[in-house]
Amino acid sequence: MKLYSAENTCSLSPHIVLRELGLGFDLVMINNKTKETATGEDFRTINPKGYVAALQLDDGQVLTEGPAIVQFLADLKPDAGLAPRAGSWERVRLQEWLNFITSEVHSGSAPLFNAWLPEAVQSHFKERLFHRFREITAVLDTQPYLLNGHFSVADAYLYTVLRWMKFFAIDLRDWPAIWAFMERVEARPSVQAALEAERLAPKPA
Ligand SMILES: N[C@@H](CCC(=O)N[C@@H](CS)C(=O)NCC(=O)O)C(=O)O
Repeated sequence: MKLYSAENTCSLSPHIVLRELGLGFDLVMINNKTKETATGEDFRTINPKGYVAALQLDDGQVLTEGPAIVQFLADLKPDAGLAPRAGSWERVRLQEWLNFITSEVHSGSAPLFNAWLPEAVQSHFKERLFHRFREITAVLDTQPYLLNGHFSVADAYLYTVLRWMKFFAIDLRDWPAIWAFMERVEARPSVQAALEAERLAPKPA
């Protein structure tokens, strides 16, 4: 398998999951501006959507969309417990989280990468995010991970998108349960290894 990834993006989430599962894979870093891979390939020939993450299987098929990729990977090794069994009620709860993270936190924070956004518009998006943080806090106040006591693919994804907050001058220490979650996830060997492989700074703030 090949994972196409770019620095400081959502592709860190499947990258962490691949390492959690101990699956063999090649990491192909791309320049998300030029869409060139490290070996000079045009990434758009792999994923015409032009965005990471993309997972190329050994038979050549390419899977895109982070929430689909991490579920596919988790199901390759169900005993690792990164996703509840497909078809179970708990699996639907996982999908509920993945959808929340992708639409509310990932897409909800994406506009803030545009530095030219007027202050009032930035505040609007930040307020929406803070509302989502309150919902996340309500859960993480009582349990260490989103689903229950176990780390799942949803935690890898949430950690990945919350790392971006430092770019928007949002200090996660203002949400102690979220901050503790970030430290808990970041301490995992899989996360440390993924950060090192992508040459990313280790601290979320
Ligand atoms: N719907 C996609 C969105 C992926 C996405 O937003 N990728 C960003 C990085 S986090 C990207 O590569 N953007 C570059 C571009 O759109 O050109 C998913 O959930 O996987």
